[in-house]
Amino acid sequence: MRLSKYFLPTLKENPADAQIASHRLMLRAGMIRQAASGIYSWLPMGFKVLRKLENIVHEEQIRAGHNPMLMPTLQSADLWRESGRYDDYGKEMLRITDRHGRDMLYGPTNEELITDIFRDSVQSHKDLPLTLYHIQWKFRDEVRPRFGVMRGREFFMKDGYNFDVDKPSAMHAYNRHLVSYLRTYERMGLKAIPMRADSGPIGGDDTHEFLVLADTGESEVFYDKNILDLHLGDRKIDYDDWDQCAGIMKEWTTPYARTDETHDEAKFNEIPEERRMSSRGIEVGQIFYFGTKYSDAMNAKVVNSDNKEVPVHMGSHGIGVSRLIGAIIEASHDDNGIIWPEAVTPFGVGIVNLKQGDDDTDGACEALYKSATALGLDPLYDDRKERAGAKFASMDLIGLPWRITVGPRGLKNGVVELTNRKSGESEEMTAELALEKLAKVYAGI
Ligand code: P5A
Repeated sequence: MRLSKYFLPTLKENPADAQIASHRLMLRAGMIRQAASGIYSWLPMGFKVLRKLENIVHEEQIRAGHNPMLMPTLQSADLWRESGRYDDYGKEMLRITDRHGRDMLYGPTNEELITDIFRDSVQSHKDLPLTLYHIQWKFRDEVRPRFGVMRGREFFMKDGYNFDVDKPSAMHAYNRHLVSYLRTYERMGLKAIPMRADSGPIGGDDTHEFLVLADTGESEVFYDKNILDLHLGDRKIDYDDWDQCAGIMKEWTTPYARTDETHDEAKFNEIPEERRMSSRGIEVGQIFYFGTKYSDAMNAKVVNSDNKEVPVHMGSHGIGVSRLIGAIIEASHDDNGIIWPEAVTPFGVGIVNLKQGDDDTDGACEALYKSATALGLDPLYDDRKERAGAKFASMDLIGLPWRITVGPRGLKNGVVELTNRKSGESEEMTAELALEKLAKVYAGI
C-alpha cells in the first residue's frame, strides 16, 4: 500500500477524552473513530488489525476441532424468556420493538440462540461432542463505556458453545478451550493468564478469565509469580487427547491466580512472599462450564448410550476480539506510539523515502516496494512529499515492527537502513539483504 493512497487520518494532538494509551493511540493512528458513546467505526488500519486477530482466532478454533458459523446480531426476545434471562439481564440488554410490535434485542451473547439451534437438530449422543462458534458483533449497554474499544457498548466477540453428553466430556471441552485460548494469545504475542473468576450472568461454577497484565486494566488480580514462566511454545497439541489437555490445564491452574472476585487471602498467603504478586489486568477472554442450566430451561436433550434421554451438558467460551487490540497496545507501546507484535501488525514493513521527487531514491523505493510486495511482506510505502522527521514520526506512531529508510546518501554506497521499532536498532545493508532478513522473520509467524 502507498501511504498517498491510504486512508490513514492520523492526529497530531492527543484527543482530550482518551484517558489511556491504547485509546489515545488508536485514535491518533487513525484506526478508529467514535460514532456514538462506546460505538466505533473501524477505519482501514484498525479494520486490518481486527481482521488479523479474527483470522488467528478462527485458525486456532478450527485447529481445536470447532465449527465456525454465523448467527445474527438481532435476536427474538422469546428465547430469552424461555431461559429466564430476558428479565435477569437488566439494563445492559438493548431492547428493540419491530414494526409488528415483536420484542427483539441486540444480542449481548448467544447461549439461548445456539441452544435453540441445537435442540432442533441434534437428538443423539452419537452426534456429540459438538462445539459451534462464531465471531460476531455484540451489544451491551454498559453504564460507563470507556477506554475506547476496551469497554465498548458494541464490540466484536468470538463466542463458542460446547455440547456434550455428560460432565466428564464437557470438562474435556473446558480444558480444550483453555489450551486453545493459551495458543491463540501466545500467537498474538500476548501473555494472558487464566485466573479463577466469577461467572456473573452467564452462570455455572467453573469459570476462568484470561488476563493480560496492564496498569490500566479494570480488574484487580492476585497471582503467583511462577505462572509468568509458563509457555506453550511449539508443543504438539492433540486436542482429542483428554489427558494432555487436562495436564496443561493443571499446569496453568496449579499456581495461584485469581481475580478479586474469587481472591482468597489465606490461600494467597501460603505462597512465599517474594512470589506473591498483585496488579491490574485486562480481561481478554473467559471460559465457562454451566452444565445443564440452559438445556434444562430450554429442553435440549439427547439420547445417551443407555437409551435414556438426558439434558445436554454445555459450556460457553468468549474472546474479546476488539478489546484485544486495546490490550495488545497497552502491553506494547512507548512514548512515540504503538509497537505491533509481528503476528498482528497491519503492515509487515514501512518504507520511508527520504527524498521524494528525486529520481534515484524514488526509483530505489519503487523497486523495493515491488520486491517486498512480491515476497508477501505487505509493505506500507510512505511516498508523501513530507519532511523526513514527519515521516519518521508517522511510522513510529503507527508502530510497524520494521522500517526500511531509503535516502540519497545511503544509495551512493548501495545501502538502505533497516530499523527495528521495538529496540530502535538500525543496520545498514543492501536492500536485498534487508528483504531477505524480513522474509526470514515473517516466515516463522
Ligand atoms: C462466553 C461466550 C460471555 O459472554 N458467553 C458467550 C460468554 N462471556 S463474557 O466474559 O461476558 O465476554 C467474553 C469476552 O468479551 C469481552 N467483552 C468486552 N469487550 C469489549 N467491550 C465490552 N463491553 C465487553 N464485554 C465483554 C471480554 O474480553 C470478555 O472476556
